[in-house]
Amino acid sequence: MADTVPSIEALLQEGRTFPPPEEFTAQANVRDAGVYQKADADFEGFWAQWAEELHWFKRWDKTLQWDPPNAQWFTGGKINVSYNCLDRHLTGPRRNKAALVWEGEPGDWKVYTYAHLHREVCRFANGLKSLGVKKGDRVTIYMPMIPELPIAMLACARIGAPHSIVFGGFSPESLRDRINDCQANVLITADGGYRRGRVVPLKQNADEALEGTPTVRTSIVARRIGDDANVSMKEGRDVWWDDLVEGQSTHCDAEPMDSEDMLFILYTSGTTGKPKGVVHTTAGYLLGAYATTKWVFDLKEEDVYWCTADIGWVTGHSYIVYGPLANGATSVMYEGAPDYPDRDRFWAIVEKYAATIVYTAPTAIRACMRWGESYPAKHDLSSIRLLGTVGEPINPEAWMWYRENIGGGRCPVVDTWWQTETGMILITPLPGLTTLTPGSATRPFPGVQAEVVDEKGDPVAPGQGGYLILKRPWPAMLRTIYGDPERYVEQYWSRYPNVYFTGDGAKMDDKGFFWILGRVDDVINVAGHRISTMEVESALVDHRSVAEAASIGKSHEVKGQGVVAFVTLKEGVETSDAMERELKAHVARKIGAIARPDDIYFAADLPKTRSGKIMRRLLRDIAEGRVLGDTTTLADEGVVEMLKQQYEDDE
Ligand code: 7RM
Repeated sequence: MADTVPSIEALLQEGRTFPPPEEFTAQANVRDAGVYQKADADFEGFWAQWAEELHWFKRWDKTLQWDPPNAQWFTGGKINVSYNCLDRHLTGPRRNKAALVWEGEPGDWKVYTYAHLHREVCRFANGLKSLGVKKGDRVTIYMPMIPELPIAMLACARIGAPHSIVFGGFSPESLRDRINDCQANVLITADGGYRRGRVVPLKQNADEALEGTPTVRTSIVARRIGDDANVSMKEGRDVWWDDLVEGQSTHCDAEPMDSEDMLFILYTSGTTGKPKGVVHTTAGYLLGAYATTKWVFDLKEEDVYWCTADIGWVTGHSYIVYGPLANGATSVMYEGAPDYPDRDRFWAIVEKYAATIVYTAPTAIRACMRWGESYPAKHDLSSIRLLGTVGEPINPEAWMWYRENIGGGRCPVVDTWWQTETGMILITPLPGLTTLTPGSATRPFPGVQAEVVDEKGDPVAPGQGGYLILKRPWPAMLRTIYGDPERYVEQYWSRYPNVYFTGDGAKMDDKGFFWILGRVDDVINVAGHRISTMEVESALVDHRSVAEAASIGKSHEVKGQGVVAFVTLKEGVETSDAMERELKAHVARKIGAIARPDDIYFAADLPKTRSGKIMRRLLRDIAEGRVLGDTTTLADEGVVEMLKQQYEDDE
């Protein structure tokens, strides 16, 4: 475990540095180190210059209207995201260039050129219109990683209907809550998807969710599995994707949207049990995704770019779909798991398509590391020229392994820090400029101002831990929480005046490089995915045998963190292995498999303050086997000693 989560002291002593290879810098999209100063001196001008690279139906009047915490970017402008991702590329040589390269889990594949993708998006957009979907209507999408997913997104963007994508691994109940929160009229799903050779029953899940969603009139079902899926279509509600697009025109005008019109909602876990609907708007989000893709990944016309994320998370939104397509790039998407049919699947895909850029998560790298070098060694990975990581802190060992075994020791590795809320990468190397150090996300992107501060909001000295904050608005910043503007203010803008609170801890070293330490709130980061302790706890107490529950994140060698729960059963219920299994399954059923606890400990009592608050900090200490922190506010000190004893006995 010690080598998975190195202490920050050890990290800051990390001495290995990797300057950008000369040949890389010579060709890089950004070579001028002066960009940082220039952007800093006039950050609005910096972003306005980027905006010139997009297509506008009408140019903007004002770059930024900043009334903290409300930002409006490029007001007065008229723009469409789908137009920027498709139509713009149709007039030149990109017309017949591969836009999307799709690899299905069973090995089937499809390539969509820009022209072909444009036609399919138009047909589906017309299909949505025929169902009465209008500008501003929310559309929920619950799909596997198949081409119909980006097609649906781009069609929504085309007609101005904000999408809300729910990751296909979420439970029917999670889907239902997210549909109801944004009052969607339409759900787009599929008859299933493939995961490790099995069919994921998305349509059955959707049917279950739709039992409690009064606003949904229509559900569109893409065919992925066919007869084996055994789905039942509900008369008057369900329509097959193919039937909907049949006979639709391949022309559909892109709706000129106001810069600040909503582009999408994406739910993410926060401190409370209820997920937050993060709202992103049109121009700023597109610009942020576009600019960072171009500079951070050094994206060029000839690149074959592959981000391994699922589009159900923000990484897939920004860096599989919107960023790469706005750049006219070739973006690879893969439906399945890294270890199916074998542990070399990722590297087989790299070889098959000659991918030049690979962007993945530390958890995937650590899993590959465990499986051993022989799997990547089986494949020709010489096409790769740049590697990226995202989602959680990367330990230097994993960084080095990635660099050596995937990048052949020759490719820059960009460790990119950002959030669902930030929409775009904010702390990252620029691969032609930055001297890399394993484990550090290095510097804020030009124009971005980050700082590490103490409780009072004062900057801490280099090497000291503190809270990571952002001092200036950036174009792809979330604009609000859907339906809950107070929560937006409270969550992000209340700790310090006019400063964005990230919820992450960090340190800055004496070079000004940032080292992200992880969440400081009740959010657990499991394999790069956010789960709130409260969500897990509500799922547990929903079980008839549970009286009380507390959950925490515990370091995990591969996943970064795993969920661990402490549970008090109701009077008369016996603890047993069967009960432990049942409770784990219950959480997975209620939320989704990602939230399934690795371990559940039964306790007669939980450590609480005198005002009755569960002290998760002490539970974390117990689970990590650390010396217990301050226990003076505990109502009953005996509880902790007992738990600790019990925990050590169980281990
Ligand atoms: C893109 C994404 C956000 C949280 C964030 C951090 C953690 C993300 C890094 C990282 C260390 C990184 N969106 N995080 N990237 N920690 N180094 N490069 O992951 O909304 O799902 O999660 O993820 O804690 O606050 S997210």
